[in-house]
Amino acid sequence: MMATRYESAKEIYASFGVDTEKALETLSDVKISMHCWQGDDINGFESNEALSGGIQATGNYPGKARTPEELMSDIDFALKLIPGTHKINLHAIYAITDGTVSRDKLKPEHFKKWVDFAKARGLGIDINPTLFSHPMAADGLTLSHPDEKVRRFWIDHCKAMREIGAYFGKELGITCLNNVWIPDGYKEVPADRFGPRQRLKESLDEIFSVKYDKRYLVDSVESKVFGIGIESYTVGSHEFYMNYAAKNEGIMCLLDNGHFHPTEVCSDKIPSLLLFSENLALHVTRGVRWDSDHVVAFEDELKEMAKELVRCNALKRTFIGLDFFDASINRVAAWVIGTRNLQKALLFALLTPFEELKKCQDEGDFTKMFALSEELKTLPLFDVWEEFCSRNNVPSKNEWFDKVLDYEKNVLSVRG
Ligand code: RNT
Ligand code: ZN
Repeated sequence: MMATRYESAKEIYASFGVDTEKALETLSDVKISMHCWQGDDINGFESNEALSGGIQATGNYPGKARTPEELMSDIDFALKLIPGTHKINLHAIYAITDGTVSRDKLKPEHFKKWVDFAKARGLGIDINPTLFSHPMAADGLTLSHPDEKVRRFWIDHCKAMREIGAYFGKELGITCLNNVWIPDGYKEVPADRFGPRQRLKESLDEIFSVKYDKRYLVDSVESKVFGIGIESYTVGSHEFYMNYAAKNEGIMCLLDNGHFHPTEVCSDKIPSLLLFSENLALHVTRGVRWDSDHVVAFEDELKEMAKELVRCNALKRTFIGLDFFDASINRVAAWVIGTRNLQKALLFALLTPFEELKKCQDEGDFTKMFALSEELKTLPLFDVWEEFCSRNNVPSKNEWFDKVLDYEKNVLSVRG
């Protein structure tokens, strides 16, 4: 009998010392946190307040989700086209309330429908307080605001969201990651760089002073180099948060790979952080010239980040989330493409003979290291990926795309 494509790929990889079965097994355990906000351009259900905080979803593709039911249905559909069982990543603005609940007063009950949704599908939930798109953040300052009252509001909001995160962890039996990102910064060169950071530190200290069982809730802080309208100074810079995380047991430094200078890469930061902290958190995105949050593509830096996670043996120590929002293409397709690309990059990394490559490096045999790395790039990854999809009962090749087109025709395009 003729060997299947997978069997033949398995042999090819074996000849490079790589066990495809082991790679497939490891990949099936990796949970990716799929961000709900790709589905509605980070609008949420609270109000139609314009997106603020220096981030932008551009495009006007029809079919964006307008209600919790629509968003859940879109997420559900996307997840059926993505191999494995994952997590969903929510923001505070996705609370389901009667519209009168202020962000500092949010309670677990306002997320009960999300918990029911996740429970029925075996998903975990991660959470983010929303410190933008709100009148209290109108001047672009939140936890570092000079006005105590504004800081108080946002501190209380973050505390409320941590309580909700712990509720997710407990209800679902999957640890929830609470990630704090704030937009604070200045358009012009500031007169005081220290004060805002000191206020941010104090606000964070209060937020994290409440302790939760870490089986239920863990926390991360997300840095950024700049945002639109906040070009000269960002309070929550990388140095600020890296030090904050290092000094505060249990707080992770979250790397969003769109948040650095365009030629600065996150792959190189991963091993450095892993040496000093137990856990790491990521927002995987694609910046094109700036923090543009394009859909994750199967490109070199993505593969490089995946390689670091695999060769540092960090898959179990890392909270991997996605963060992109493209409103110019079918939003369900965006989720499927971006999530599958991240999984493909992980598979590519899992199919790499790192021991041999490391040996070349340590022995100074850079010719062989380069030759082998280049050969690996064209091995039959597709066939192993197809096997992964089929074992997980999700459509392969372009079949998923036809299903998205049907969904667009029957569901998305009939939305007003
Ligand atoms: C903004 C940060 C942040 C947001 C989401 C919506 O630059 O990347 O993570 O994208 O919280
Ligand atoms: Zn992010």
